[in-house]
Amino acid sequence: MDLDPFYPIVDSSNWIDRLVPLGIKLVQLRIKDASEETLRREIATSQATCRKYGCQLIVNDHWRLAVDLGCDYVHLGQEDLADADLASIRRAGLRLGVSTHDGAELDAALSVKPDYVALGPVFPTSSKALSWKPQGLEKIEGWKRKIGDLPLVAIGGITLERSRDVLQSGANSVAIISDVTKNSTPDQRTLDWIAETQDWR
Ligand code: TZP
Ligand code: MG
Repeated sequence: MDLDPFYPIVDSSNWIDRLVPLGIKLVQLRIKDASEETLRREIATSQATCRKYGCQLIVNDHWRLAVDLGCDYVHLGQEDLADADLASIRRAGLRLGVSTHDGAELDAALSVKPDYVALGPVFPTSSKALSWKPQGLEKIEGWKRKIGDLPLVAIGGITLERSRDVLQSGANSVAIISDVTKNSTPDQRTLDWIAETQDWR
């Protein structure tokens, strides 16, 4: 299955309940600090909403809960890969996206046969502390040449205004946090994103 070109990342089921009914077809739930009980509730609520609206939910980090709750897609960073039981993730039928920031990380990601790789940060971002310099659009082109048909997600500092350049450079999907959730009108911004990425859908 192809990834939708618009890939918002949010930190609560409230955001999912608010934005998914607007027409989003791909969303990541990325909750960094919460109790197991809260996480379980947040994932289950998000899953119910996404099922109702035909949106692909991708759960960041919490692969055990994702397996347990019958989710079908997880996203893991490089540091998560070492601890994750990839065999049980695969046995449960989950697909897997992996973050990468340089060539060594791309090789490590490819070795686990992911369903997509994410490359970032494309531009400066204040949503995550990272030691990598912005990769720029040229890196997207090179990365896409290297991975061929495997879907490439671009992330980091991407705005609606920059989305066309990013997609034209070879990214299959654009992942964003602040451009929607920190926008003064997140609902309208979401609708604008859906319209702006329509040519890639
Ligand atoms: N990984 C690389 S950059 C980033 C993550 C999670 C943050 C992206 O957020 P924003 O606000 O779209 O720059
Ligand atoms: Mg992680």
